Amino acid sequence: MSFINYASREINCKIVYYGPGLCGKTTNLQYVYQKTAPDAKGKMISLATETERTLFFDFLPLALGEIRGFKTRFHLYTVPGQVFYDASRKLILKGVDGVVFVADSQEERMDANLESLENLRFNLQEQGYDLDKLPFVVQYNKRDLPNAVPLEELQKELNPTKVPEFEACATTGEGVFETLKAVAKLILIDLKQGK
Ligand SMILES: Nc1nc2c(ncn2[C@@H]2O[C@H](COP(=O)(O)OP(=O)(O)OP(=O)(O)O)[C@@H](O)[C@H]2O)c(=O)[nH]1
Ligand SMILES: [Mg+2]
Repeated sequence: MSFINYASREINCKIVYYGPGLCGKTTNLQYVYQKTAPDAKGKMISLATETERTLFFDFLPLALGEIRGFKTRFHLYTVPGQVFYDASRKLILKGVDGVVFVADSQEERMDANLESLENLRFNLQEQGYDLDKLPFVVQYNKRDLPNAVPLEELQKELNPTKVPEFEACATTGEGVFETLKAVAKLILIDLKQGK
């Protein structure tokens, strides 16, 4: 449900990064921000606790070129992953056009990944969205850590429907733009089909 403004010839799309606490959602946005040219980005806004946990959301507006004379802007949001911020997560999902699920590859975070994925599906459903019909990609983050679960296991548990998936290390930026480009592409395909 991208917002098309005919007067200013702009298309605005909202991408939400979802996932359990500390999986690396904010780090994804920080990397994108660092690597994007000044004229293509707005201010990154982060509402965080003193210990850098996302309190409400991070927000990063990006201008990614033109489509048939319309400027396309992608608004990247992260949700707070901590379980008790569910009301904020619901609010941030409103008007979403595409979702990135960021999984934490560490063995001890498997339950948290599964819980967060279920929470995503439920919160979307509550607002009339179906995760299986939305532009959706999965990122397996923290692949650099020694306790990372083998890729096949993550795929089986977290991506049974086989949406586009990417291995990443958000701190070094590996896989970060690949993930973003993939979800942006899916959104643009939907747009073309007039969804
Ligand atoms: N080793 C490693 N550390 C990472 C990676 N990505 C993020 N981190 C670290 O993990 C910690 C949490 O990252 P955040 O980006 O704040 O996590 P978040 O998902 O935004 O967490 P919440 O805001 O609480 O939901 C930070 O110390 C990051 O530096 C990664 O790929 N590898
Ligand atoms: Mg965060």
